[in-house]
Amino acid sequence: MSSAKRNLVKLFDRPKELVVMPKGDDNTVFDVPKEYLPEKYKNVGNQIVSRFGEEASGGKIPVTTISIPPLGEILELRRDDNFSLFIPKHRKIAGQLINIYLGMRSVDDLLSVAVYTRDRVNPYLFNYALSVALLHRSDTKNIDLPSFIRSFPDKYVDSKITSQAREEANLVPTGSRTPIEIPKDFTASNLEPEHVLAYFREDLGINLHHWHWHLVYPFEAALEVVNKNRRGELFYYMHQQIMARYNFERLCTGLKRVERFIDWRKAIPEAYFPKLDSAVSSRSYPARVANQKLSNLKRELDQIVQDVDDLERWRDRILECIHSRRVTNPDGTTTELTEFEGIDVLGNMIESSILSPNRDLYGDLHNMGHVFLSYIHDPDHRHLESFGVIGDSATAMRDPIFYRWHAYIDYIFQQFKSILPRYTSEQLNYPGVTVESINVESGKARNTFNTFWQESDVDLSRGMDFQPRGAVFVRFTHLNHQPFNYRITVNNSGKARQGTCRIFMAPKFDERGNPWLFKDQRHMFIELDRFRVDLKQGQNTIIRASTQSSVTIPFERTFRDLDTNRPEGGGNLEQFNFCGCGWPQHMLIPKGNTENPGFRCELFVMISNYADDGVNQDLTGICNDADSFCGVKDRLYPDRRSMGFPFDREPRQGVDTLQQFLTPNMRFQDVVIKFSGKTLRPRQTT
Ligand code: CUO
Repeated sequence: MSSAKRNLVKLFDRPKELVVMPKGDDNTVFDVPKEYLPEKYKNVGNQIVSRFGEEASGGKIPVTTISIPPLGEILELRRDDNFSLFIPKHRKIAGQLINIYLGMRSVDDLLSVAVYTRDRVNPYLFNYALSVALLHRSDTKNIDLPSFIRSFPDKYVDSKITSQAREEANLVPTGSRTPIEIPKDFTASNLEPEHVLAYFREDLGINLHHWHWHLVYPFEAALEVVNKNRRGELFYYMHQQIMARYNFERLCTGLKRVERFIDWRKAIPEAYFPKLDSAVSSRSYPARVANQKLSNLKRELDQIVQDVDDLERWRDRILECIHSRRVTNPDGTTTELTEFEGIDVLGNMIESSILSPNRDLYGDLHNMGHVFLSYIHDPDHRHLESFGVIGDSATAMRDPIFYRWHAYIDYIFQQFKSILPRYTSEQLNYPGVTVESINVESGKARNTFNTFWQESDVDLSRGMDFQPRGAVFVRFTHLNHQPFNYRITVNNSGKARQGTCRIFMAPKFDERGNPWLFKDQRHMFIELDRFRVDLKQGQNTIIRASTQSSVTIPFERTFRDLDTNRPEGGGNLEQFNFCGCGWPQHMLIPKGNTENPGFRCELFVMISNYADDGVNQDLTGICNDADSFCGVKDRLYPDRRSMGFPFDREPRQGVDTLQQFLTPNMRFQDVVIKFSGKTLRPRQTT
């Protein structure tokens, strides 16, 4: 990576400190042209520049002076405001800033305009827009972004941690510092029944994945940035899987599935108190107390004047469109929602992205749902409060209402799926291929997944703008599982050929302890892996490690710090970024329970015909670590089937159970998830 590119990444360091201050571990200093300094520092410009210049033990980074495009509305979001991708005005100015960065002719010009804007625009907006631009410019695609938690730990950890970290940094020299512990249960007590799910909702890795997913799939920016292959369908599928996983975890802990938020006039009983402070605004994220109701929004500052009625009108129009299977275009013509592409159109319409076929008619349902919920405490801005955690994709998954809202969004998508033709046995089968056995190998007991708590340490000093410098570790406790292998035997009575192995898992019983009807259980299947297999004639044994999952990225990559965890080699570097997107490996397997023999599940394996699945494209050197949820950068989604196949549609006539659904190329195995309740001692990611 060229030094200009490496230097761009340093702009993400300590976002509240001026750009002229030393950056990076090596204390480099940007040689900022005096005319770039913010107005209030211009008259002391010489002193500032020479003072920090002297501290530049790592050398100076030259910054060329160029003529900067007008920033206009972008500056209307104050530096100490919070920034939300869901608020239309914020998305609009983010789109403008992204376009400025994308429009720069060279990396040097980009560095120059980035240096100029860094201390002028809102820090969250700056980080988001520059990240999107770096991901999408052809000359910066090989730049690795630091994990977002490194720049903004305030969005992930209890606000108390920052003051403890400051104290530690002041008193204890680097090397002797001990990690600061984030207690496992800091947002509520067990008096709140929903609190048992905090380990999932507040998991750092899950929230980082969600932030990164929306960074990779922005819904507003230049068309070439937004218009990715099947992005609307992936919006549906990735969030459907989040819901399936959350419901799975709920059943493990004895709670019932999430109730979709269907009546938008009704009080919401589940409260949430996030205990996060925004480092930028120095304000707390507002709490959502119990039994609040949505109100019409009238927030002039954010340019949001919207009624709950509008949400309802959009919903009705979308449902009408689904049931008529026709979209009305802006010119009044209609287009059919087709069997395979219809879901992609709906994803863009419901989310909504700029690819929505008709935003005037179908509105902005999902995004504005986030906004209505995030302003529930101050709908007309009389208390001058900002939005709650659900208004920000970095923090939204912490709040129980996120899941009730997304359960509703998923319900709309499922309305469409339920009117599609059912898969026939012929479409599901792969004649001559029979799955004969499935085993999970992990520890002593067979077909048992073992889960436990794990402590891990992450250095968050890059987001903490105080002296003295040096690593400041925080220690957090998260779910983890013992690594395992699948051992699958498959008989192929025909010639050598290829298949796609699809592995899913669902709870065996519903919340009442009854066996499932297939039509309900199909929503509960979580994808664990999907990969191509070469089948020779006769008996085949497939062995696959849990760490190879097409859903997850390794722990180190979730929390990556670019100076220490940079992958080797040029080809890999280019794609490292996309790899920041992916479900965290430590959350691959749900928690299970401590009972004997454990939480009972069904592990499902299907070998489908690769001739019907495969996408012919070159993936050499490309990071496709987590392609199930994140796709592959600059390539087609690597599976031609509808996402979620074979569980994405209602079953054929006469199928009431999973057993009846099976064709010979499918099988399921009873398995259990056994949670030990023990806590494993730390591992460290520097
Ligand atoms: Cu990811 Cu609602 O889309 O949060």
